[in-house]
Amino acid sequence: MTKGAWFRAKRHGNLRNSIALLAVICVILSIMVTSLAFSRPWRPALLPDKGENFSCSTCHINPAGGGTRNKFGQDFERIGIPAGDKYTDELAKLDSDGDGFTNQEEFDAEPVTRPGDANSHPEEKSKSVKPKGKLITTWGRIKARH
Ligand SMILES: [Ca+2]
Repeated sequence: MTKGAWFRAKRHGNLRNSIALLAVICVILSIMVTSLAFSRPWRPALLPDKGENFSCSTCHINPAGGGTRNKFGQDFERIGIPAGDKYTDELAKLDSDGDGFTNQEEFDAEPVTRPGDANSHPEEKSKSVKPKGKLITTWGRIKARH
C-alpha cells in the first residue's frame, strides 16, 4: 500500500466513523426531543381530581403516559386541547367510555372511577336528585311533566 492510499483509506475510515457518530447523536437527540414534545406531565393536574387518582392513565393506555389514548383521552384531545387544555363543561357532560355515567359523575364518585374505562364506574347510579334540599325522584319528574 502506498503512503497516499494509506492516508485516503484512513481518512475514509475516519469519515465513516464520524458519520456513524453523528447519526447516533442525531438519534439520541431526536428521542430526547420527541419525549419532551409528547410528555405532558402537567396535563393531569387540569382534571377535576388534579390527576391524583390515575395520573397519566386517566387519558392514556400506558400508565406512564404518551401513546394511545383511552376513550376519555380521545375526547380530551378532541374537545379539551382545542379549548386551550381545559376540562370543559362539554367534557364533564359526556360519558366517554359509555358506562352510563358522565365523566363528571366518575370524577365525583367515591372512590373516583376511570372516565375512560367502561369497567370502572361508580357503584350505582343515583336514582334521585336532591336539589336545594328537595328530594325529587324519577317518578316525581315524570309526574311533574304531566
Ligand atoms: Ca368508567
